[in-house]
Amino acid sequence: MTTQRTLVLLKPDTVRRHLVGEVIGRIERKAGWSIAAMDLRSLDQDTLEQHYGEHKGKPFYEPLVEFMASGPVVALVVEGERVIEGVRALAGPTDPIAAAPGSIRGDFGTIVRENLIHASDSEESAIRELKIFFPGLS
Ligand code: YYY
Ligand code: MG
Repeated sequence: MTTQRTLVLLKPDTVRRHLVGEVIGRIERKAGWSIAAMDLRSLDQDTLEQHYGEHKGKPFYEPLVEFMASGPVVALVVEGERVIEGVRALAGPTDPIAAAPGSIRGDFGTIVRENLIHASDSEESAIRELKIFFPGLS
């Protein structure tokens, strides 16, 4: 068993399009995975800068941050067997048009920026991102 925790954000497009239940349902149905924490929140500039710091300076950074601050997100901690790799696989690749049907991005997205979901991409990212979004988590 490789039990892990990962940070998931359901982006403002998911909340606006009323797809929160649909996306959480897909995560919840994976055997043995659970939601360890969850809330609806608006992200401030400081949080977004910390979270997306690796992309600062790239052409898509400013519009990305603006989009992520355009409405509330649902932040979740998901826990379970190989959940870091697993949620990335459920989400599909960054570009929703390239993402296979059956994946969250592939089923619901068309625009790279509005690709519904963020999920930590490695153990190191998960630790870093969980500290930003859920600092009180034991
Ligand atoms: O980890 P992931 O979300 O799949 O992609 P990243 O390469 O980390 O980029 C973060 C975020 O930035 C992506 O989900 C959408 C947005 N973005 C963009 O708007 N345009 C790009 N060319 C690349 C990424
Ligand atoms: Mg990423």
